[in-house]
Amino acid sequence: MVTKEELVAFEQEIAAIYATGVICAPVHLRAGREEQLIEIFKEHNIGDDDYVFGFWDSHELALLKGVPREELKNAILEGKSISLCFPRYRILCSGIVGSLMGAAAGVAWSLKHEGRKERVFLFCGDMSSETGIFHEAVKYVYNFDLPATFIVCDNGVSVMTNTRTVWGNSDPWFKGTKYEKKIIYFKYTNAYPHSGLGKLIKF
Ligand SMILES: Cc1ncc(C[n+]2csc(CCOP(=O)(O)OP(=O)(O)O)c2C)c(N)n1
Repeated sequence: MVTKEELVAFEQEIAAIYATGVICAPVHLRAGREEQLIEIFKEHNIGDDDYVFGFWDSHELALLKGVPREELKNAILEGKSISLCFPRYRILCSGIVGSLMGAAAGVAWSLKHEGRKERVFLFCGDMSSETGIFHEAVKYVYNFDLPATFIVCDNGVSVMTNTRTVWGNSDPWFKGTKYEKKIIYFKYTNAYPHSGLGKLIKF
């Protein structure tokens, strides 16, 4: 299992490279949720056979899913940071808000109906979890008891907008509902800006 220190060091290395302007594409760095992510991977025993879906901020997920450090770094250098896809390691990510919840539910449906033991884990942000497609996917997965879990990493904001202010509620919509059975939720503070390094990088 990758350690917290290794996750932190990886993001620091990418940050330093990004600052030089050689990565001609967006990069979303994250720090402050390493322990929670490691704990979730350990507790749920997320392994090679399981499917992980993520979004624009998935460097840590790729490392935890077993993508070799250098392979991941090369993909980021090629500009693929926001849409990292390594089918061989069963991790698929997209830079589009709300784009993968339906796919995750579909894979889970297929796994169940083929009698397979693999599971689906989708990691997203707090604003993503307020979208209609997230609600629909969770409802479907819950109603048909499909092998999918949605992990909501709540950093309080959507880019720079306060998610709770937008929705007029201090809690996520699913708090206290039956759907929590299919959702893992935790809060963290991201030590990096939403995207990039908070300063203009010319490339
Ligand atoms: C369809 C679409 N609309 C807008 C964006 C721009 N965008 C990228 S990330 C993001 C905020 C998402 O917030 P949240 O789900 O809380 O993610 P996090 O803060 O963890 O990155 C937005 C609006 C996008 N990528 N896709």
